[in-house]
Amino acid sequence: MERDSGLLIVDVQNDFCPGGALGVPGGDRVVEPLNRAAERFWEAGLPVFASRDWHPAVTRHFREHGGAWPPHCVQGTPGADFHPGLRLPAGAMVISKGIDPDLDSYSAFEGVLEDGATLASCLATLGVGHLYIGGLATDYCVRSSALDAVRAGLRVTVLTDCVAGVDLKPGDSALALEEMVRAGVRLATVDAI
Ligand code: VGL
Ligand code: ZN
Repeated sequence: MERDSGLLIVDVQNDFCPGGALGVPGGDRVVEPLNRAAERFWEAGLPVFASRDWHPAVTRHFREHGGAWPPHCVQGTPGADFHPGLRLPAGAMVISKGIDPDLDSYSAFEGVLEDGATLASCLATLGVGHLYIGGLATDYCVRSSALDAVRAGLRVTVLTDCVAGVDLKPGDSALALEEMVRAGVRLATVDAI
Protein backbone atom coordinates (compact mmCIF):
# COMPACT_ATOMS: atom_id res chain seq x y z
CA MET A 1 0.00 0.00 0.00
CA GLU A 2 1.34 3.41 -0.96
CA ARG A 3 0.43 6.65 0.74
CA ASP A 4 -2.10 7.48 -1.96
CA SER A 5 -4.02 4.19 -1.57
CA GLY A 6 -7.69 3.69 -0.79
CA LEU A 7 -9.91 0.64 -0.31
CA LEU A 8 -13.28 0.04 -1.95
CA ILE A 9 -15.45 -2.73 -0.49
CA VAL A 10 -18.15 -3.56 -3.02
CA ASP A 11 -21.66 -4.66 -2.01
CA VAL A 12 -20.97 -7.04 0.89
CA GLN A 13 -24.70 -7.17 1.64
CA ASN A 14 -26.99 -9.90 2.95
CA ASP A 15 -28.77 -10.42 -0.37
CA PHE A 16 -25.46 -11.26 -2.10
CA CYS A 17 -24.46 -13.78 0.58
CA PRO A 18 -25.63 -17.41 0.81
CA GLY A 19 -29.32 -17.43 1.82
CA GLY A 20 -29.89 -13.98 0.30
CA ALA A 21 -32.15 -13.08 -2.63
CA LEU A 22 -29.18 -13.18 -5.03
CA GLY A 23 -26.73 -15.24 -3.01
CA VAL A 24 -23.26 -15.47 -4.50
CA PRO A 25 -21.62 -18.87 -3.86
CA GLY A 26 -19.07 -18.30 -1.10
CA GLY A 27 -20.10 -14.64 -0.83
CA ASP A 28 -19.65 -14.60 2.92
CA ARG A 29 -16.07 -15.87 2.61
CA VAL A 30 -14.94 -12.38 1.60
CA VAL A 31 -15.98 -10.89 4.96
CA GLU A 32 -12.99 -11.98 7.04
CA PRO A 33 -10.21 -10.95 4.61
CA LEU A 34 -12.02 -7.67 3.92
CA ASN A 35 -12.20 -6.95 7.66
CA ARG A 36 -8.42 -7.38 7.79
CA ALA A 37 -7.95 -5.14 4.77
CA ALA A 38 -10.27 -2.44 6.17
CA GLU A 39 -8.45 -2.43 9.50
CA ARG A 40 -5.06 -2.15 7.83
CA PHE A 41 -6.10 0.71 5.56
CA TRP A 42 -7.86 2.59 8.32
CA GLU A 43 -4.98 2.22 10.79
CA ALA A 44 -2.62 3.47 8.11
CA GLY A 45 -4.79 6.58 7.78
CA LEU A 46 -6.06 5.55 4.34
CA PRO A 47 -9.68 6.00 3.24
CA VAL A 48 -12.12 3.09 3.18
CA PHE A 49 -15.24 3.13 1.02
CA ALA A 50 -18.11 0.64 1.11
CA SER A 51 -20.61 0.57 -1.72
CA ARG A 52 -24.08 -0.85 -1.39
CA ASP A 53 -26.60 -1.86 -4.03
CA TRP A 54 -29.58 0.30 -3.05
CA HIS A 55 -32.54 -0.28 -5.34
CA PRO A 56 -36.08 1.09 -5.22
CA ALA A 57 -38.79 -1.59 -5.02
CA VAL A 58 -39.67 -0.97 -8.68
CA THR A 59 -36.71 -0.80 -11.08
CA ARG A 60 -35.95 -2.02 -14.58
CA HIS A 61 -33.01 -3.84 -12.98
CA PHE A 62 -35.48 -6.47 -11.69
CA ARG A 63 -36.79 -9.32 -13.84
CA GLU A 64 -40.45 -8.43 -13.31
CA HIS A 65 -39.77 -5.03 -14.90
CA GLY A 66 -37.61 -6.22 -17.79
CA GLY A 67 -34.26 -6.69 -16.08
CA ALA A 68 -32.04 -9.69 -15.38
CA TRP A 69 -32.40 -10.14 -11.64
CA PRO A 70 -34.78 -11.23 -8.92
CA PRO A 71 -35.57 -8.40 -6.48
CA HIS A 72 -32.59 -7.78 -4.19
CA CYS A 73 -31.07 -5.03 -2.03
CA VAL A 74 -34.28 -3.01 -1.87
CA GLN A 75 -33.66 0.19 0.11
CA GLY A 76 -34.29 -0.24 3.83
CA THR A 77 -34.82 -4.02 3.77
CA PRO A 78 -32.65 -6.47 5.76
CA GLY A 79 -31.34 -7.90 2.49
CA ALA A 80 -29.79 -4.53 1.71
CA ASP A 81 -27.94 -4.36 5.04
CA PHE A 82 -24.22 -4.99 5.05
CA HIS A 83 -23.31 -8.52 6.15
CA PRO A 84 -23.48 -8.52 9.98
CA GLY A 85 -19.87 -9.77 10.18
CA LEU A 86 -18.48 -6.90 8.11
CA ARG A 87 -16.57 -4.51 10.36
CA LEU A 88 -16.45 -1.15 8.67
CA PRO A 89 -14.17 1.43 10.29
CA ALA A 90 -16.10 4.28 11.93
CA GLY A 91 -14.99 6.65 9.21
CA ALA A 92 -15.83 4.39 6.26
CA MET A 93 -17.69 6.25 3.54
CA VAL A 94 -20.82 4.57 2.17
CA ILE A 95 -21.67 4.80 -1.51
CA SER A 96 -25.23 3.99 -2.60
CA LYS A 97 -25.85 2.89 -6.17
CA GLY A 98 -28.64 1.43 -8.28
CA ILE A 99 -31.03 4.11 -7.07
CA ASP A 100 -32.14 5.18 -10.57
CA PRO A 101 -35.06 2.87 -11.54
CA ASP A 102 -34.04 3.06 -15.21
CA LEU A 103 -30.43 1.90 -14.79
CA ASP A 104 -28.53 -1.19 -13.59
CA SER A 105 -25.66 0.93 -12.20
CA TYR A 106 -23.28 -1.93 -11.46
CA SER A 107 -20.33 0.40 -10.87
CA ALA A 108 -19.65 2.17 -7.58
CA PHE A 109 -18.60 5.10 -9.79
CA GLU A 110 -22.31 5.48 -10.67
CA GLY A 111 -23.22 5.85 -7.00
CA VAL A 112 -23.27 8.72 -4.53
CA LEU A 113 -21.82 9.27 -1.08
CA GLU A 114 -23.99 10.37 1.83
CA ASP A 115 -23.42 14.02 0.92
CA GLY A 116 -24.30 13.45 -2.74
CA ALA A 117 -20.69 13.55 -3.98
CA THR A 118 -19.49 11.00 -6.52
CA LEU A 119 -16.77 8.48 -5.74
CA ALA A 120 -14.55 9.98 -8.44
CA SER A 121 -14.73 13.48 -6.95
CA CYS A 122 -14.13 12.18 -3.43
CA LEU A 123 -11.10 10.16 -4.53
CA ALA A 124 -9.71 13.23 -6.27
CA THR A 125 -10.27 15.40 -3.19
CA LEU A 126 -8.53 12.86 -0.97
CA GLY A 127 -5.68 12.38 -3.44
CA VAL A 128 -6.28 8.67 -3.91
CA GLY A 129 -4.28 7.38 -6.87
CA HIS A 130 -4.35 3.64 -6.21
CA LEU A 131 -7.66 1.95 -5.49
CA TYR A 132 -7.75 -1.54 -4.00
CA ILE A 133 -11.05 -3.35 -4.60
CA GLY A 134 -12.74 -6.39 -3.07
CA GLY A 135 -16.30 -7.57 -2.55
CA LEU A 136 -19.26 -8.87 -4.56
CA ALA A 137 -19.78 -9.78 -7.24
CA THR A 138 -16.59 -10.37 -9.25
CA ASP A 139 -18.43 -10.59 -12.58
CA TYR A 140 -20.75 -7.58 -12.05
CA CYS A 141 -20.13 -4.79 -9.60
CA VAL A 142 -16.46 -5.53 -8.88
CA ARG A 143 -15.75 -5.83 -12.62
CA SER A 144 -17.65 -2.70 -13.52
CA SER A 145 -16.16 -0.65 -10.66
CA ALA A 146 -12.60 -1.78 -11.45
CA LEU A 147 -12.95 -0.95 -15.15
CA ASP A 148 -14.39 2.48 -14.32
CA ALA A 149 -11.53 3.07 -11.88
CA VAL A 150 -8.99 2.37 -14.64
CA ARG A 151 -10.91 4.70 -16.98
CA ALA A 152 -10.75 7.37 -14.26
CA GLY A 153 -6.96 7.15 -14.44
CA LEU A 154 -6.42 5.30 -11.16
CA ARG A 155 -4.02 2.47 -10.49
CA VAL A 156 -6.25 -0.46 -9.57
CA THR A 157 -5.64 -3.68 -7.66
CA VAL A 158 -8.35 -6.30 -7.19
CA LEU A 159 -7.89 -8.40 -4.06
CA THR A 160 -8.42 -11.92 -5.35
CA ASP A 161 -9.08 -13.51 -1.95
CA CYS A 162 -11.67 -10.81 -1.21
CA VAL A 163 -13.99 -11.37 -4.19
CA ALA A 164 -16.65 -13.92 -5.18
CA GLY A 165 -18.76 -14.10 -8.32
CA VAL A 166 -22.28 -14.95 -9.48
CA ASP A 167 -21.09 -17.19 -12.37
CA LEU A 168 -24.48 -17.22 -14.06
CA LYS A 169 -22.46 -18.98 -16.76
CA PRO A 170 -19.65 -21.09 -15.27
CA GLY A 171 -16.34 -19.28 -15.73
CA ASP A 172 -17.81 -15.77 -15.85
CA SER A 173 -15.77 -14.62 -12.86
CA ALA A 174 -12.49 -15.95 -14.27
CA LEU A 175 -13.26 -14.23 -17.59
CA ALA A 176 -14.09 -11.01 -15.76
CA LEU A 177 -10.73 -11.11 -13.95
CA GLU A 178 -8.94 -11.69 -17.29
CA GLU A 179 -10.79 -8.74 -18.81
CA MET A 180 -9.83 -6.53 -15.86
CA VAL A 181 -6.17 -7.55 -16.17
CA ARG A 182 -6.22 -6.76 -19.89
CA ALA A 183 -7.55 -3.31 -18.99
CA GLY A 184 -4.61 -2.74 -16.64
CA VAL A 185 -5.92 -4.02 -13.30
CA ARG A 186 -3.41 -5.77 -11.06
CA LEU A 187 -4.32 -8.79 -8.94
CA ALA A 188 -3.04 -9.43 -5.41
CA THR A 189 -4.01 -11.17 -2.22
CA VAL A 190 -4.67 -9.05 0.84
CA ASP A 191 -1.62 -10.33 2.70
CA ALA A 192 0.65 -9.45 -0.23
CA ILE A 193 -0.16 -5.75 -0.36
C1 VGL B 1 -24.79 -6.93 -8.48
C2 VGL B 1 -26.18 -8.19 -9.80
C3 VGL B 1 -27.19 -7.28 -9.62
C4 VGL B 1 -23.46 -6.78 -7.83
C5 VGL B 1 -25.79 -6.00 -8.30
O1 VGL B 1 -23.36 -6.10 -6.78
O2 VGL B 1 -22.48 -7.37 -8.35
N1 VGL B 1 -24.99 -8.00 -9.25
N2 VGL B 1 -27.00 -6.19 -8.87
ZN1 ZN C 1 -28.54 -4.89 -8.15
